[in-house]
Amino acid sequence: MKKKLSRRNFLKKSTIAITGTAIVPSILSSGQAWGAKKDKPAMFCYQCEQTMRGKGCTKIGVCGKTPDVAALQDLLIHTLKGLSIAAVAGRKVNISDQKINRFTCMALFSTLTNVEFDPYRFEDLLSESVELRDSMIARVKSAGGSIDSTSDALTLKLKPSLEGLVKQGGSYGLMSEPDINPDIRSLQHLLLFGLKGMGAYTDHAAEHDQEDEGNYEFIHRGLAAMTDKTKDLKSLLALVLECGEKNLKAMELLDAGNTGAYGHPVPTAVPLGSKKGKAILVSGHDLIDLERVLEASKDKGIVVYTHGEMLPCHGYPVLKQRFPHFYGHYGTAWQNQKKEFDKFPGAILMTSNCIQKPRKSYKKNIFTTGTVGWPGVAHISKSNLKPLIDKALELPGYTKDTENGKVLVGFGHKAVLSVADKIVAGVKDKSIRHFFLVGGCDGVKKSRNYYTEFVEKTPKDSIVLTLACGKFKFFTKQLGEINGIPRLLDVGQCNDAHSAVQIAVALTKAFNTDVNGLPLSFIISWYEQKAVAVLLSLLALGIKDIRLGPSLPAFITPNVLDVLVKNYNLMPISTPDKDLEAILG
Ligand code: SF4
Ligand code: SF3
Repeated sequence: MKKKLSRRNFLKKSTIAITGTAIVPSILSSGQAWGAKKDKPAMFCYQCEQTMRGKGCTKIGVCGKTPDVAALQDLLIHTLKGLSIAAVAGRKVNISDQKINRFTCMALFSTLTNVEFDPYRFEDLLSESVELRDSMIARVKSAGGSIDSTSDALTLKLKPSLEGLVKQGGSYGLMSEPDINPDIRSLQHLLLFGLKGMGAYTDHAAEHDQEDEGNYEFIHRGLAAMTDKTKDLKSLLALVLECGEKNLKAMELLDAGNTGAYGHPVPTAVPLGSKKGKAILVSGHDLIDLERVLEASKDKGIVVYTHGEMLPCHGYPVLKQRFPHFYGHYGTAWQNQKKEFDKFPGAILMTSNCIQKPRKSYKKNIFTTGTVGWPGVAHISKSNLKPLIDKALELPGYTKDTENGKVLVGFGHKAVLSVADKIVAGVKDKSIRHFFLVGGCDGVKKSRNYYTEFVEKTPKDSIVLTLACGKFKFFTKQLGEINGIPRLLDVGQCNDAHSAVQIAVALTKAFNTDVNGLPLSFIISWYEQKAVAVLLSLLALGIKDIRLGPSLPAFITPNVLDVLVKNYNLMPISTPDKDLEAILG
């Protein structure tokens, strides 16, 4: 397909791209998808924990995703399956293309919950996906290979307009094959959402040039498998577990990228107050973007703060040493961003999930970069942050210093394992009775208070390891210390789940047992698809008795759940008291 100059590509030629209501009001203001028919739901999505009524979003996403964007995402996933079939065939004739590998992950990432809401962005991604697919098909043929698939994903031609693409996407929704066995569909979707999470981690790692051909091969094989009608429950379950295993490698690569560039995190007290001066707030998960902001804002009287999942970045020694204006942390988890961003007196950059519909009050102060986007919000290039800096200089910033206490971060695997002897001695002399990993996503539901209460109720002779944005339910709690080790250890972002695995593996060696023999329990909160990938990784490691909440995924059928319960004793959270009693006996 000939590359057309879409609105976003056109705007990419300038520093900032703004798309949205001003350009095509009908897409964004109407709640009704172009492709929707009267008797048919406008969309269907159930990939995240906050899905409508625990079943599926059918009119508009609880997250704000419109039916049009949902249809474009469904179409993109379908074209990625076609691209993947071609990539699988390419590998059989020794062709693996880095551009295709990276594109597949970036495109998967863009369909994650709370990442890309801009329909024009999907128009660009769709064109590129089909172009890459067709170029790979041609290369396979000229290398003497063949493609053994009759899937429509391999031959589909894109409609020429955004409106046409939305209509076209209506045929490729998650429920577009009504006659499929529900358990097969459940496993296909578990695999798809796991691959989305893995794609996101792989995309973050690739920014550091940390890549693994085996992982790319798996992502393509996994996506291609969803078009293969001969795949039965057993083979799909094997792919689901392989996704967890391969995701461990993806997280390891990301850890190597982050620690290679910025050093291993060290325990660091992070101020929650403010410093007089112009201000920039960086949210999301991308450390390289944070470094770019710090570089572009230095010596300009600007103070840089982290928000949400960027909090653990304060533990990276290289960032702290190089940038004295990298000061403190502002705010909590993604679901509170509207009221928090509303009060921030400077410019804001979203580097990845989780963006929420911005209020008018700060819409002109917020920028997106990379895979994340919102219609009408300025999307800036990673290599030119001038609009962000100019906005920070234009806005008032903080007029005085304020104190608001500090929190401790920086307990990655190196820092925790540097006190391994104390930990082992503590377990042996019974001053440490148990470890809890209370990690995962935060979210809106009141039932997530379980995690706050759980941490508050953990006994004084236990240690709580935490990671990801779920920690904001309890990150300022003063739990005290055991033998000089803080009882609450912040391991990092959701992207740092590898660190938690490393800690668990080191403990198994120290105690000469397997992970299920350790005094360690996993209390997981999930929301989006990175968390699905991490959960699959924990299962792939053979970890049993994981407690998952606040609700179980809508895409898991009772039969699939039964398999997970029988093999891993995966269970829903109940109440903190009951769960603590069951764990501690
Ligand atoms: Fe609904 Fe979640 Fe899908 Fe958004 S991502 S449409 S909230 S299920
Ligand atoms: Fe959070 Fe979105 Fe999952 Fe990174 S920022 S953990 S939800």
